[in-house]
Amino acid sequence: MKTTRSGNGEIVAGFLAPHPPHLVYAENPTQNEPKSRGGWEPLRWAYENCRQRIKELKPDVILVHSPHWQTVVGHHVTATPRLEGRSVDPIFPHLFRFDYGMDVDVELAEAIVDECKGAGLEAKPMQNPKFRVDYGTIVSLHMLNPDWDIPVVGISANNSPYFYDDKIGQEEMSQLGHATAKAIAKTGRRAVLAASNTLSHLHFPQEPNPGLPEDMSCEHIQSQAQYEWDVKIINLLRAGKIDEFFEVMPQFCREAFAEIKAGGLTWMLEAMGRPRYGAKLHGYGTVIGTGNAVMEWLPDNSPKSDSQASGGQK
Ligand code: 2X7
Ligand code: FE2
Repeated sequence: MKTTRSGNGEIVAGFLAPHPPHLVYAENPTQNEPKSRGGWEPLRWAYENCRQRIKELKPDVILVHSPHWQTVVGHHVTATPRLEGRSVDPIFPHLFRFDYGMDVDVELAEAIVDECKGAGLEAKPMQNPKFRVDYGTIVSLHMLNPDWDIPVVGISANNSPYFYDDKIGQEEMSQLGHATAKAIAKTGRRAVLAASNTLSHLHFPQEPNPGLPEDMSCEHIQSQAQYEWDVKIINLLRAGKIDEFFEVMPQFCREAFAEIKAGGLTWMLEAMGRPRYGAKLHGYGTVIGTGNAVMEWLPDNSPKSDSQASGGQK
């Protein structure tokens, strides 16, 4: 698949795209070895809407920032033309053993690395064709585009800064977002961004029904406090109250163990210029007790479908 430059570079949409492997397991794609009876439909239906939107937008590339590709020194970016192999979830290997194949937009990846370095960030192109892609990257990409017919760029979660200080870590993710936006503009790509993150992230220590992981009678939020945090965060994002969101984010991360701490959502929102328009919530659901929202940010300059043109954004 050839990577393309289809015009003036722009971010045409952003998605909060959670990656519990359960979602792919429940879809039963040919690439995943374990098979299921379904499950977690509300989240999977939410992803169906996103797929539809992505088809309409015809992007050149999908970029994903995953907390399960952890790099201690610097921000790494996939930069080899084709990545293929088998990815196994280390915690849920009985749910996710996935044979992936993805084309990478190397020119854009290298431009991101250059922009990062220009901004004083440590960054590296990941050029090993045998590199094992993490399940976070794969689940978000598969749920957004199961046809795998759009090139991708994967960005690691450089976790070292926030081992020491939350603030510095998120500031780095902001810079990473700005560098990404500049690279998209310079390379002329129509880009979709995906922040691969769960919201509240405390999960059950054991599967409630090990004989049937997709037993939906066992699925619920791990605690009421987590649920209330998720609702608060989702409502701030739906209302476009971005400054308030960033103000409460550290407390949310501490109290609900939120996975956005890894930086994906900060990266995406900063790349999109801290959007003050409301995000669209496609769906919320729990997976093994964690809170997951599928949300969409559509900049004003993106073509809108009829429902959105008539005010469906919230
Ligand atoms: O990685 C995950 C996650 N973020 C949430 C729920 C369950 C499993 O894996
Ligand atoms: Fe995760």
